[in-house]
Amino acid sequence: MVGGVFLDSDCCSEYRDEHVSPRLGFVIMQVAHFSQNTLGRDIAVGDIHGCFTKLKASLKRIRFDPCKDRLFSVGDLVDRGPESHHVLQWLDLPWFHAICGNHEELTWRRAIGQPIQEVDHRVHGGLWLDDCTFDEQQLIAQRLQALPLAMEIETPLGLVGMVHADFPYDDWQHIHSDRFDAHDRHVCMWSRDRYVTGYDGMVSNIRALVHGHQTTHKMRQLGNVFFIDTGGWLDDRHFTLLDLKRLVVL
Ligand SMILES: [Mn+2]
Repeated sequence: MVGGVFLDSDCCSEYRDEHVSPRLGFVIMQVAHFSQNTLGRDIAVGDIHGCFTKLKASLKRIRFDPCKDRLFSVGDLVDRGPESHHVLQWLDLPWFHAICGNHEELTWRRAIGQPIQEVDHRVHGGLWLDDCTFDEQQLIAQRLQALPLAMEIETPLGLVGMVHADFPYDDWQHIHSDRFDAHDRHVCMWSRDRYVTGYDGMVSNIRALVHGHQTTHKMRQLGNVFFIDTGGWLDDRHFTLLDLKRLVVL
């Protein structure tokens, strides 16, 4: 259960407006857009990997206020950690917003009987799915499949973008183009190229771009691209919480 103060948040406003794109034969949102939060803070967190209790402790440390603040996840909510099955409760929280990571794709694909051939979900922390009933698996698949590929959040100093792993262009506007194709989406969820090559060119038309996926000891910045997965899902590491207005770690 995700209990306590975090569920008592009916006073939150919903800012979401949707950009809807056709994808894979059905309508799904590619980019979720969020207006400025005029009440409180907007905070990004790296890969959670089923460690929701530990995340709650991190939020408590920064005095996260669910009535005013919003939390944005770079994806990889599930697999590896002990509480992946809490994912639907978290996705129902009005102050919590997430994009699709590669572990969401691994999960929903296997849940609908179309597993990704190249990567065995079970050996990448996905055994928890087998403990869910068929109906639960279908619901999880539905919700994870519907997660947007990207989010963009308005801040007083400009737009901040979030994509799970990587971004294949030097201009953010490409994500709104009709030519942004299946290969581009694959790069967004799976690639490590920018991090591994250390490429520090700026991504234009966005103030900052935030990724997870690549686990680092400390948050790393390349140009205006921030890698914030500091392995909070590992026993001896911590979650990095990035203030999106100031672009500083809390
Ligand atoms: Mn990942």
